[in-house]
Amino acid sequence: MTKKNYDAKDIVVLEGLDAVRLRPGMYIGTTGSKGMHHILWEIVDNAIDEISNGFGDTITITLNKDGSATVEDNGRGIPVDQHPTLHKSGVEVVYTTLHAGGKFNTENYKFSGGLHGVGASVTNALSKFCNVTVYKNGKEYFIGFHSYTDENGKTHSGVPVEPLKMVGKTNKSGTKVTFLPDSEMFGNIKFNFETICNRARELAFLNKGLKIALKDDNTDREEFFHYEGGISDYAEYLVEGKSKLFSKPIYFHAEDKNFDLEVAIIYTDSYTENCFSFVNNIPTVEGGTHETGFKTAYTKVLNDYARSNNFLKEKEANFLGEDFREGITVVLNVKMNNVQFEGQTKTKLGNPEAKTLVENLSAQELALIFANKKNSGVAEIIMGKAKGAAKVREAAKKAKELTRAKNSAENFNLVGKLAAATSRKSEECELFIVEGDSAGGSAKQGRNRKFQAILPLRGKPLNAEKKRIDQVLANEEIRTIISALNTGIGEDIDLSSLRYHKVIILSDADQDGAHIRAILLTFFFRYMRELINAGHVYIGLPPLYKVYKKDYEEYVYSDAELPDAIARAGRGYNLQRYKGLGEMNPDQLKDTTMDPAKRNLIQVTIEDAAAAEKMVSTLMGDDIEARKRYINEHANFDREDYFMKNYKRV
Ligand code: 0RA
Repeated sequence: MTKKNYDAKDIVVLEGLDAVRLRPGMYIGTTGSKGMHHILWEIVDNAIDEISNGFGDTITITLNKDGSATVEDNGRGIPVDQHPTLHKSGVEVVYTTLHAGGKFNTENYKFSGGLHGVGASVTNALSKFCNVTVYKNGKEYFIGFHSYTDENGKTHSGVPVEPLKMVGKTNKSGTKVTFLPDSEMFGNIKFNFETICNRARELAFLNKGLKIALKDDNTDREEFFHYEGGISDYAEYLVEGKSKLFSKPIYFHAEDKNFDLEVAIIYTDSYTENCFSFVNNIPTVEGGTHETGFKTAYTKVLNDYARSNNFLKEKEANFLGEDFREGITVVLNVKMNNVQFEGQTKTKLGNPEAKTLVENLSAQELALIFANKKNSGVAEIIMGKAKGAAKVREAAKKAKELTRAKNSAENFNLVGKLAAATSRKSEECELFIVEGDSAGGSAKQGRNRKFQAILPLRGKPLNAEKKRIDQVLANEEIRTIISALNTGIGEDIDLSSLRYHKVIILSDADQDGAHIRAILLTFFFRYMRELINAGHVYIGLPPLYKVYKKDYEEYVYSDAELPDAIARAGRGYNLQRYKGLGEMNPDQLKDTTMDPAKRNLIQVTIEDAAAAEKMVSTLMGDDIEARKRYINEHANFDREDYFMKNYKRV
């Protein structure tokens, strides 16, 4: 299948480079941090393609002191021979021509990763410099590219400084690329070691055997990722700290012509369902046809098993798919050609053939697995879990109906604490969920009643991570939130009936406040994730200090900003520290935290679903040791680190 002798003429040339700088969004989405990391992943993806096709096994990523990054692999090395019609080396073609690369020639690579598949030339176009070394045929070759602005003010990007030249001998094989993202495109954004670690780890899980070494020369931090167990190891990693119901993940790998499927399944004693699916190494956060195909097969095979092994009596109805997925963590890894992405964030697989293929391959493999007597213990555990889930399902259905019955008397009582907004235009309306009755009272007085609603929370709401849906729905605070938002929850959520387009969590700037915020975010994450994904959830940042003197006052929102504020105030200043929202009078609360013209909001986003899942389950779950370890190793929910780093301030 993979043709081994590949040279420069095989590279398909489609289009010039110029477009990239003019419309970077088309190629890398944004010129923010995400886009800057994207141009790193374009290079890494190329190296992974080479390795997945059997050439080499190791990628080394180094963050250099000058802000550049180096990616080295030990594959065959990019072709160095002359392209027959372009009269340039293969390397130069790859780095200067959009859509150039062996990967567009399906004969050379079976599948290839990369979000847009635009390749290394995009990285080159958006870099100040890009130096490529190829080790091949016992020789070392070098070519450098740079971007510069000429005397007429025109910018030229990714221009070779000299043609490729042989610079020495070597016994190595592979490709090494060092590039400096152009600050004209990305400002002064820096590579984030933790972001890179998370993605590198994911890539190592998704590509069994692949070795990725990371090094940050600024801090001397190093990491190494290598998983012989691939996605089975991934599933284990994702449930770390939770109680597993059986020890080894269920795993299968199946292929059809030009289609590759791998699935790992594990269960914990939790009640949530987690499916992490990937296509060509790209997380399909919104799911799609491959997930649907898998779920259909899983439900069918397990219902068949339940029937033929007497877990369902003759007159009992089949289990629902969700019954079999209570407490499940699935990693679904598909490699295929001609992928079509759809959905709001283009992370939903659309290819109809993927449903059929995944469904058929999964049904076949799962039937074999469950027919094997060695697995009857695992099957029994899954059947037990499904039985429990089906029983609670009926109870939960009743509770759910209640939360959707807008006009019922019971519901009217629930929203009694809510000071609703008068405007009927949901797009302009905001719901503040406020910690404590006293702050709630100030907020009610300080609000603009036309578009701002206040819901005070008394005490701590219930931690949704530790409870089953029927218990979550029995909690009054939570039911009040659901009723006020008016969308329903879980799979039935309907954002078109959302009553408040901004949902703003307002809690004190202390540990308790952080805990309440974490509990609320956990609830939204588990039961109303679409609300977060669609950008409706915000954190309100109350000020930590007021620096003031006669005729001068300034509110300060983080410790980091305090010294500058004190300097601005000058000698003879006073400092007030706010311990809680309740210490502010209605006017102050309005001015600092509620007035859209002056307040600071942080929009909650989920950039990395697996990392978010791990954070929520570890921080909010049962395993105290795991939680302590996580908090030591990572940031916590406190605004100074977690929110500032991972959430966008708006
Ligand atoms: C096509 C053919 C050959 C190598 C590559 C692509 C290649 C590309 C990249 C990008 C990063 N690292 C890479 N390593 C290899 C090999 C052609 C031959 O057999 O000589």
